[in-house]
Amino acid sequence: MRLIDAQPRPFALDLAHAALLVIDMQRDFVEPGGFGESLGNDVSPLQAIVPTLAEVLQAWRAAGAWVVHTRESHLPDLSDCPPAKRARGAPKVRIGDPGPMGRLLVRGEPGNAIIAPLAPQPGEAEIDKPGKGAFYATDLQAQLAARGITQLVITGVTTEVCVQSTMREANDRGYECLLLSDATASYFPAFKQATLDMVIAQGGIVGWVAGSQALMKGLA
Ligand code: C5J
Repeated sequence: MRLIDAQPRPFALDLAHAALLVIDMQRDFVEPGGFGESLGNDVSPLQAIVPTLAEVLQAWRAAGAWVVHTRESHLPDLSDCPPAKRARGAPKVRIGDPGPMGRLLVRGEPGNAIIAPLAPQPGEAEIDKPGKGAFYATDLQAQLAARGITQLVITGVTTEVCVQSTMREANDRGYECLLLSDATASYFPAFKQATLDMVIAQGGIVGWVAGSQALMKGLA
């Protein structure tokens, strides 16, 4: 066990039964011209966490532990995209429409790829998910169970949407979740902060929060 300095109390990391979950660090959310920007968002807060997340990934891999990457994406025929999701809001372009990096949020398109500095390595899991939560309509739980994973260190974007949904889904399934505060980001800094606050409120009702330096100290 490695004790990680975290809130609301130290997190006892059991590396043999822990996975690093990197949520949706794909071009569609992080780069200009993608789905995120099409919704009117400034992508710079998401780009700002890339160096930190790359450092965490490197330390995690060096410690010999497993990594799971997710991508929010839909089948090319959009049969897994509920019409209510596609119709939401009033963007200029919608899921499945062509954009500068191919069809928005469609599996296999250039914009759907995980950004190069965080590219998955052989042996790491890649989960394509049609929803916000990474457990919905995926085999994530089966993959975690097959490896005996009981703890998730959670990173990625966006904090209050796919990260928080996944963390809550994981919490309900009995996983111990540690969210890395400087390796997650939102287009809305206030929503990010609110999510961090919610996770650790009431004695850690959804889990733990730590900075990446605290995790890396524990990994060293
Ligand atoms: C959103 C995500 N924000 N990955 N997706 O639509 O958080």
